[in-house]
Amino acid sequence: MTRIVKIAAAQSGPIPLGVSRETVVRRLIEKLQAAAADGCDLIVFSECALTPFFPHWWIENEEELDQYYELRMPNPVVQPLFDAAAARQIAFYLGYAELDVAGDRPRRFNTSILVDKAGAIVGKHRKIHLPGHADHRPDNPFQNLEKRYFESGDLGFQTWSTLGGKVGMCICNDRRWPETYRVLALQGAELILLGYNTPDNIPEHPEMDRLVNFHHQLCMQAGAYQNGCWIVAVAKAGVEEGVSQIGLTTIIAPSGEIKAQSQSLGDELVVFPCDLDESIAYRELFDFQANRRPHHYGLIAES
Ligand code: CDV
Repeated sequence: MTRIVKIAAAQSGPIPLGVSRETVVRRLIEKLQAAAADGCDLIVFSECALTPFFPHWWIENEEELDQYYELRMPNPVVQPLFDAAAARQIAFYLGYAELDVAGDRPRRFNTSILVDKAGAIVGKHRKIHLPGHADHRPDNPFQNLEKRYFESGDLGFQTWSTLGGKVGMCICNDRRWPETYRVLALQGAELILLGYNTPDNIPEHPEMDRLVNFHHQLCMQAGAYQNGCWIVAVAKAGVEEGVSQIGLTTIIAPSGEIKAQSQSLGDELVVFPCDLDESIAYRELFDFQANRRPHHYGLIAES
Protein backbone atom coordinates (compact mmCIF):
# COMPACT_ATOMS: atom_id res chain seq x y z
CA MET A 1 0.00 0.00 0.00
CA THR A 2 1.40 3.41 -0.89
CA ARG A 3 0.96 6.50 1.23
CA ILE A 4 0.40 9.22 -1.31
CA VAL A 5 -0.24 12.74 -0.09
CA LYS A 6 -1.16 15.02 -2.96
CA ILE A 7 0.30 18.39 -2.09
CA ALA A 8 -0.27 21.87 -3.51
CA ALA A 9 2.58 24.29 -2.87
CA ALA A 10 0.81 27.64 -3.07
CA GLN A 11 3.33 30.21 -4.20
CA SER A 12 2.23 33.77 -3.50
CA GLY A 13 2.98 36.85 -5.53
CA PRO A 14 3.60 40.11 -3.68
CA ILE A 15 1.17 41.40 -1.05
CA PRO A 16 1.06 45.18 -1.41
CA LEU A 17 1.23 47.40 1.65
CA GLY A 18 -2.22 48.49 2.79
CA VAL A 19 -4.13 45.50 1.42
CA SER A 20 -6.60 44.27 4.02
CA ARG A 21 -6.18 40.94 5.78
CA GLU A 22 -9.65 40.00 4.50
CA THR A 23 -8.46 40.43 0.92
CA VAL A 24 -5.37 38.32 1.56
CA VAL A 25 -7.43 35.57 3.19
CA ARG A 26 -9.82 35.56 0.20
CA ARG A 27 -6.80 35.07 -2.06
CA LEU A 28 -5.64 32.13 0.07
CA ILE A 29 -9.12 30.61 -0.02
CA GLU A 30 -9.20 30.82 -3.82
CA LYS A 31 -5.96 28.83 -3.96
CA LEU A 32 -7.25 26.36 -1.41
CA GLN A 33 -10.43 25.83 -3.45
CA ALA A 34 -8.38 25.20 -6.59
CA ALA A 35 -6.14 22.73 -4.74
CA ALA A 36 -9.14 20.93 -3.28
CA ALA A 37 -10.78 20.75 -6.72
CA ASP A 38 -7.57 19.12 -7.96
CA GLY A 39 -7.89 16.45 -5.26
CA CYS A 40 -5.09 17.70 -3.01
CA ASP A 41 -4.81 16.52 0.58
CA LEU A 42 -2.66 19.44 1.74
CA ILE A 43 -1.95 23.01 0.67
CA VAL A 44 1.19 24.78 1.85
CA PHE A 45 1.20 28.59 2.05
CA SER A 46 4.23 30.83 2.45
CA GLU A 47 6.04 32.45 5.39
CA CYS A 48 4.12 35.42 6.85
CA ALA A 49 1.40 34.64 4.31
CA LEU A 50 -1.12 37.15 5.67
CA THR A 51 0.90 40.36 5.27
CA PRO A 52 3.64 41.98 3.25
CA PHE A 53 7.05 40.93 4.61
CA PHE A 54 7.36 43.86 7.05
CA PRO A 55 10.86 42.91 8.37
CA HIS A 56 12.13 44.62 5.24
CA TRP A 57 11.24 48.00 6.79
CA TRP A 58 12.34 49.91 9.89
CA ILE A 59 9.22 50.49 12.02
CA GLU A 60 9.47 52.43 15.28
CA ASN A 61 5.81 52.89 16.15
CA GLU A 62 4.62 49.87 18.15
CA GLU A 63 1.00 50.32 17.15
CA GLU A 64 2.01 50.33 13.49
CA LEU A 65 4.14 47.22 14.06
CA ASP A 66 1.39 45.36 15.93
CA GLN A 67 -0.90 45.44 12.91
CA TYR A 68 1.26 42.81 11.20
CA TYR A 69 0.87 40.22 13.99
CA GLU A 70 -1.91 37.77 14.88
CA LEU A 71 -2.95 37.65 18.55
CA ARG A 72 -4.93 34.44 18.15
CA MET A 73 -5.18 31.67 15.62
CA PRO A 74 -7.68 31.23 14.24
CA ASN A 75 -9.06 34.74 14.66
CA PRO A 76 -12.26 36.07 13.06
CA VAL A 77 -10.47 37.29 9.94
CA VAL A 78 -8.66 33.99 9.30
CA GLN A 79 -11.57 31.75 10.38
CA PRO A 80 -13.04 31.61 6.82
CA LEU A 81 -9.82 29.90 5.67
CA PHE A 82 -10.21 27.28 8.39
CA ASP A 83 -13.88 26.83 7.47
CA ALA A 84 -13.15 26.51 3.74
CA ALA A 85 -10.43 23.94 4.44
CA ALA A 86 -12.58 21.84 6.78
CA ALA A 87 -15.52 21.95 4.35
CA ARG A 88 -13.27 20.58 1.60
CA GLN A 89 -11.31 18.22 3.84
CA ILE A 90 -7.95 19.69 2.93
CA ALA A 91 -5.11 20.24 5.42
CA PHE A 92 -2.94 23.36 5.31
CA TYR A 93 0.33 24.94 6.46
CA LEU A 94 0.15 28.67 7.17
CA GLY A 95 2.92 31.06 8.13
CA TYR A 96 2.15 34.26 10.05
CA ALA A 97 3.63 36.73 12.53
CA GLU A 98 2.50 35.89 16.07
CA LEU A 99 2.16 38.24 19.03
CA ASP A 100 1.92 36.17 22.21
CA VAL A 101 0.57 38.18 25.15
CA ALA A 102 -0.07 35.23 27.46
CA GLY A 103 3.03 35.71 29.64
CA ASP A 104 4.48 38.60 31.65
CA ARG A 105 5.73 40.38 28.49
CA PRO A 106 4.62 40.41 24.87
CA ARG A 107 6.59 38.00 22.69
CA ARG A 108 6.83 38.08 18.91
CA PHE A 109 7.48 35.04 16.78
CA ASN A 110 7.65 34.12 13.12
CA THR A 111 5.24 31.18 13.25
CA SER A 112 3.68 28.43 11.17
CA ILE A 113 0.81 26.10 11.96
CA LEU A 114 -0.29 22.78 10.53
CA VAL A 115 -4.04 22.38 10.31
CA ASP A 116 -5.53 18.93 9.66
CA LYS A 117 -8.36 18.02 7.29
CA ALA A 118 -10.93 18.58 10.02
CA GLY A 119 -9.75 22.14 10.57
CA ALA A 120 -7.92 21.50 13.87
CA ILE A 121 -4.46 22.94 14.54
CA VAL A 122 -2.25 19.91 15.08
CA GLY A 123 1.17 21.52 15.03
CA LYS A 124 2.92 24.81 15.58
CA HIS A 125 6.48 25.92 14.83
CA ARG A 126 8.20 29.15 15.79
CA LYS A 127 11.10 30.01 13.48
CA ILE A 128 14.38 29.30 15.21
CA HIS A 129 17.03 30.67 12.85
CA LEU A 130 16.33 34.37 12.44
CA PRO A 131 18.35 36.00 9.65
CA GLY A 132 19.43 39.60 9.31
CA HIS A 133 20.03 42.23 11.96
CA ALA A 134 18.34 44.29 14.67
CA ASP A 135 20.09 47.60 13.95
CA HIS A 136 18.89 50.24 11.50
CA ARG A 137 20.68 50.12 8.12
CA PRO A 138 18.94 52.90 6.20
CA ASP A 139 21.58 52.93 3.48
CA ASN A 140 20.73 49.39 2.42
CA PRO A 141 18.23 49.10 -0.47
CA PHE A 142 16.07 47.10 1.98
CA GLN A 143 16.61 45.60 5.42
CA ASN A 144 16.29 42.18 7.04
CA LEU A 145 15.03 43.13 10.50
CA GLU A 146 13.82 39.77 11.73
CA LYS A 147 16.17 39.96 14.72
CA ARG A 148 14.37 43.20 15.71
CA TYR A 149 10.81 42.01 15.19
CA PHE A 150 10.97 38.38 16.37
CA GLU A 151 12.64 36.26 19.01
CA SER A 152 13.94 32.77 18.25
CA GLY A 153 11.31 30.09 18.50
CA ASP A 154 10.95 28.25 21.79
CA LEU A 155 9.10 25.17 20.54
CA GLY A 156 12.04 23.27 19.06
CA PHE A 157 11.70 21.22 15.90
CA GLN A 158 8.78 18.82 16.29
CA THR A 159 6.96 16.26 14.17
CA TRP A 160 3.29 15.41 14.08
CA SER A 161 1.51 12.22 13.03
CA THR A 162 -1.01 13.32 10.45
CA LEU A 163 -1.92 12.73 6.79
CA GLY A 164 -0.80 9.13 7.20
CA GLY A 165 2.80 10.05 8.01
CA LYS A 166 5.16 12.07 10.18
CA VAL A 167 5.21 15.75 9.29
CA GLY A 168 7.64 18.43 10.43
CA MET A 169 7.76 22.17 9.86
CA CYS A 170 10.36 24.89 9.62
CA ILE A 171 10.41 28.43 8.25
CA CYS A 172 12.58 30.06 5.61
CA ASN A 173 16.10 30.55 7.04
CA ASP A 174 15.68 27.35 9.10
CA ARG A 175 16.10 25.53 5.76
CA ARG A 176 19.72 26.60 5.46
CA TRP A 177 20.76 24.74 8.63
CA PRO A 178 21.49 21.00 8.55
CA GLU A 179 20.36 20.70 12.17
CA THR A 180 16.81 21.48 11.09
CA TYR A 181 16.49 18.43 8.86
CA ARG A 182 18.47 16.10 11.10
CA VAL A 183 16.55 16.95 14.27
CA LEU A 184 13.28 16.43 12.38
CA ALA A 185 14.48 13.21 10.72
CA LEU A 186 15.65 11.81 14.05
CA GLN A 187 12.02 12.15 15.10
CA GLY A 188 10.91 10.30 11.99
CA ALA A 189 9.89 13.20 9.74
CA GLU A 190 8.92 11.98 6.28
CA LEU A 191 7.64 15.31 5.04
CA ILE A 192 8.98 18.77 5.92
CA LEU A 193 6.94 21.87 5.08
CA LEU A 194 8.27 25.40 4.89
CA GLY A 195 7.47 28.84 3.57
CA TYR A 196 9.97 31.56 2.70
CA ASN A 197 10.56 35.18 1.72
CA THR A 198 13.97 35.23 0.06
CA PRO A 199 15.24 38.39 -1.62
CA ASP A 200 17.23 37.81 -4.78
CA ASN A 201 20.06 39.96 -3.51
CA ILE A 202 21.96 40.20 -0.27
CA PRO A 203 22.83 43.82 0.59
CA GLU A 204 25.84 42.83 2.73
CA HIS A 205 27.14 40.20 0.27
CA PRO A 206 26.47 41.21 -3.35
CA GLU A 207 29.09 38.70 -4.48
CA MET A 208 26.61 35.95 -3.53
CA ASP A 209 23.69 37.37 -5.50
CA ARG A 210 24.34 35.15 -8.50
CA LEU A 211 24.11 32.09 -6.21
CA VAL A 212 20.84 32.88 -4.41
CA ASN A 213 18.74 30.41 -6.42
CA PHE A 214 21.47 27.77 -6.30
CA HIS A 215 21.88 27.97 -2.51
CA HIS A 216 18.10 27.87 -2.04
CA GLN A 217 17.94 24.52 -3.86
CA LEU A 218 21.27 23.16 -2.64
CA CYS A 219 20.44 23.19 1.07
CA MET A 220 17.01 21.62 0.58
CA GLN A 221 18.07 18.94 -1.90
CA ALA A 222 20.90 17.92 0.42
CA GLY A 223 18.55 18.03 3.43
CA ALA A 224 16.01 15.82 1.66
CA TYR A 225 18.56 13.20 0.55
CA GLN A 226 20.67 13.08 3.73
CA ASN A 227 17.54 12.70 5.83
CA GLY A 228 15.32 10.70 3.51
CA CYS A 229 12.33 13.03 3.52
CA TRP A 230 10.11 15.02 1.21
CA ILE A 231 10.45 18.79 1.35
CA VAL A 232 7.82 21.25 0.20
CA ALA A 233 9.08 24.84 0.07
CA VAL A 234 6.80 27.74 -0.82
CA ALA A 235 7.82 31.26 -1.84
CA LYS A 236 6.38 34.68 -1.52
CA ALA A 237 7.84 35.77 -4.84
CA GLY A 238 8.14 38.81 -7.05
CA VAL A 239 8.67 42.48 -6.30
CA GLU A 240 6.94 43.43 -3.08
CA GLU A 241 7.18 47.08 -2.09
CA GLY A 242 10.45 47.41 -4.00
CA VAL A 243 12.05 44.19 -2.69
CA SER A 244 12.62 41.56 -5.37
CA GLN A 245 12.18 37.98 -4.11
CA ILE A 246 12.92 34.63 -5.68
CA GLY A 247 10.23 32.17 -6.74
CA LEU A 248 11.32 28.55 -7.18
CA THR A 249 8.59 27.06 -5.03
CA THR A 250 9.78 23.47 -4.98
CA ILE A 251 8.73 19.93 -4.11
CA ILE A 252 11.74 17.67 -3.45
CA ALA A 253 11.70 13.88 -3.06
CA PRO A 254 13.73 11.87 -0.51
CA SER A 255 16.13 11.11 -3.39
CA GLY A 256 17.02 14.81 -3.41
CA GLU A 257 15.43 15.21 -6.85
CA ILE A 258 13.22 18.17 -7.63
CA LYS A 259 9.82 16.76 -8.60
CA ALA A 260 7.94 19.99 -9.27
CA GLN A 261 8.80 23.67 -9.32
CA SER A 262 7.09 27.01 -10.00
CA GLN A 263 7.73 28.82 -13.27
CA SER A 264 6.51 32.30 -12.36
CA LEU A 265 7.01 35.01 -9.74
CA GLY A 266 3.30 35.28 -8.98
CA ASP A 267 0.47 33.25 -7.50
CA GLU A 268 0.95 29.68 -8.72
CA LEU A 269 -0.02 26.23 -7.51
CA VAL A 270 2.69 23.58 -7.80
CA VAL A 271 1.10 20.17 -7.32
CA PHE A 272 2.66 16.75 -6.84
CA PRO A 273 1.49 13.41 -5.41
CA CYS A 274 4.15 12.69 -2.77
CA ASP A 275 4.52 9.03 -1.84
CA LEU A 276 5.69 9.05 1.77
CA ASP A 277 6.88 5.47 1.39
CA GLU A 278 9.72 6.76 -0.80
CA SER A 279 11.39 7.75 2.48
CA ILE A 280 11.80 4.17 3.53
CA ALA A 281 14.66 3.16 1.22
CA TYR A 282 16.71 6.22 2.16
CA ARG A 283 16.10 5.69 5.87
CA GLU A 284 17.27 2.09 5.40
CA LEU A 285 20.30 3.23 3.43
CA PHE A 286 21.50 5.62 6.11
CA ASP A 287 19.97 3.77 9.09
CA PHE A 288 20.66 6.46 11.69
CA GLN A 289 20.37 4.06 14.61
CA ALA A 290 22.97 1.67 13.24
CA ASN A 291 25.35 4.08 11.51
CA ARG A 292 25.40 7.49 13.19
CA ARG A 293 28.45 7.91 15.43
CA PRO A 294 27.60 10.86 17.70
CA HIS A 295 30.13 9.72 20.32
CA HIS A 296 32.90 9.85 17.72
CA TYR A 297 32.16 13.32 16.37
CA GLY A 298 34.44 15.07 18.86
CA LEU A 299 31.81 17.65 19.77
CA ILE A 300 32.30 19.38 23.09
CA ALA A 301 28.86 19.68 24.65
CA GLU A 302 27.51 23.22 24.45
CA SER A 303 26.43 24.76 27.72
N1 CDV B 1 12.81 35.25 5.60
C1 CDV B 1 14.07 34.72 5.62
O1 CDV B 1 14.44 33.99 6.52
N2 CDV B 1 14.88 35.09 4.58
C2 CDV B 1 16.25 34.70 4.51
C3 CDV B 1 17.05 35.74 3.76
C4 CDV B 1 17.02 37.04 4.47
C5 CDV B 1 18.49 35.28 3.58
C6 CDV B 1 16.43 33.35 3.85
O2 CDV B 1 17.13 32.51 4.44
O3 CDV B 1 15.94 33.13 2.75
